[in-house]
Amino acid sequence: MNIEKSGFSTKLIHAGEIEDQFGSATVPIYQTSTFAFSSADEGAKCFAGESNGYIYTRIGNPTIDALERQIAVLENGFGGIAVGSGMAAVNVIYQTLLASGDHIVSTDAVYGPSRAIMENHYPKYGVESSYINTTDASLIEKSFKPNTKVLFIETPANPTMDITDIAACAEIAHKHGALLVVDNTFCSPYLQNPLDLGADIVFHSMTKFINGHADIVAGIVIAKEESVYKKLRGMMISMGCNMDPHQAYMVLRGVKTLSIRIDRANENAEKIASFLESHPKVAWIKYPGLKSHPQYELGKRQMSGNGSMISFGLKNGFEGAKKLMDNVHLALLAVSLGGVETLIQHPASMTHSKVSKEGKIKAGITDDLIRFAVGIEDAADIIEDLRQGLEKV
Ligand code: LCS
Repeated sequence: MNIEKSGFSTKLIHAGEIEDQFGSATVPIYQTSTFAFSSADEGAKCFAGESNGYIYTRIGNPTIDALERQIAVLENGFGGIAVGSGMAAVNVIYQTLLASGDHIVSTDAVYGPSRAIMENHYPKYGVESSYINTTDASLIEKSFKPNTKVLFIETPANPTMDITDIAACAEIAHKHGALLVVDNTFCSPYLQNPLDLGADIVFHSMTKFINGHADIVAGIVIAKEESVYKKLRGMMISMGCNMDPHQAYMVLRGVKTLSIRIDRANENAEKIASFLESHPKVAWIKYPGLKSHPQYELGKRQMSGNGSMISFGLKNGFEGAKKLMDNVHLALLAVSLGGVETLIQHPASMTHSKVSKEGKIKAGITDDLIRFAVGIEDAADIIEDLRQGLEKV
């Protein structure tokens, strides 16, 4: 059967399959660092790229390959490069696409460390950056300079839930000879496919929805074109930030249930968002499924579901946020997202604490912002947990 033409859930179960001599139903863990060549000639051919044989796990490994093929199929890309974490994916992209004298334009509310490393460490390599509100296409256009090589967006953004128009960004980037990179972590390939909307590279922290069980840290970069893929892979091999075969096996196991996990989490999130929206102690809420979201229409156009991430603030601000976080019991007070369990956290003092004060204010990462990552428990129990927590506020 042609797996690329099959439905999304069929791809989840079968796109990562490999054939082995035993007919294994799941991909075995090839827990080996190196592979023996059948002859000296064969070894030389592997290194020359004239044979597909495996050489060394930092370069390639059957278990990791299976995962890379699977996620590349889900994102309709040429190929995937699996790495040890989402931040390794970010750095493989920065290192591959940017050189001294180059400039990058990026969403101001990206995941804190994606921005902090660019602003705090890349200037020493001569790389300039502009962090802007990418929901405003005219601002993107104005921020481009002759040396802008990359437009790097995250949509929906962590933690403001701002939605950026991927197709419009692709048009602007390409007009200026730059590449568009999209962090698709908040949606996963199930809800949004940036490469189909014109992006050149899409990446994920697979720590989140793709693995989905809060037991693995992992990342992946997927390129649309072979030439870009080859450059990214070469950089990953040189940086040595490859994934481990056991880690790949765990993600292959987790991803099989991606669509049913996300359907359930989204269903819960919609109920929780309407509970919060009508709660008298809630000052504001940002959730793509609510008509009050400033980019509601755009979200409906480019995402096939509303996701399970909610940001909100209480009328008594930071004090209220702290009280709520200290008084919920079912939701874990923990960073991360996209797992089966519900999590609550405070971005200004936690995930985005390394972003400068002015950067946070400009990006809308206010002190009152509470980020709620909805899991797949019973919606009634999550709502009851919030209700009793809000009573203490
Ligand atoms: N991109 C996004 C949108 C993320 O949310 C994260 C991690 C990363 C990249 C980096 O991935 P990692 O290296 O952690 O696999 N986000 C986290 C968060 O919001 N809380 O804890 C980690």
